[in-house]
Amino acid sequence: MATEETLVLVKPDGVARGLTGQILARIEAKGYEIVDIRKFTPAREVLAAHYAEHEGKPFYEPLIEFMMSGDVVAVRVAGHRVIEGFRSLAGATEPTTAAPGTIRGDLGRDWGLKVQQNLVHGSDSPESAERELALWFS
Ligand code: IDP
Ligand code: MG
Repeated sequence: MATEETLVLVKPDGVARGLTGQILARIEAKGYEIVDIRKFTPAREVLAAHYAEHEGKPFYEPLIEFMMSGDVVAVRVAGHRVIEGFRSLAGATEPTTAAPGTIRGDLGRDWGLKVQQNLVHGSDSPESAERELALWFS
């Protein structure tokens, strides 16, 4: 069976705060493999496709604007059960209540904005991972 892969994004807040290295170090320390990596400011079309499930929600437009606000680091990460494993490393969506020990719990906070700036994205299922990796690494 082929090794599972997931898409990790270091969001613009993580890049701007200089946390890319710490986040990548946690992925490597866990034992996962960084297969490919790119740094760029994403276009709205990529983000609209990436976040299509959230269209119409109150935080949708702030989310797109935030993700377009600067460079992101997109990472193709591989390992057995890496999709579930990275979600566990990332922690809960809300950084205020994300468990200590997780990326969001240790390094993130609520800045009182319309969108939660929570440092990272990780695919949430094999179907999402396949779709998102094709989108970000086409
Ligand atoms: P996830 O990143 O933990 O999978 P999703 O529900 O897929 O969370 O939401 C995508 C992103 O949208 C989150 O990471 C966060 O940046 C933002 N977000 C999600 N829910 C809210 C909310 O209720 N208020 C503000 N921002 C949110
Ligand atoms: Mg999600």
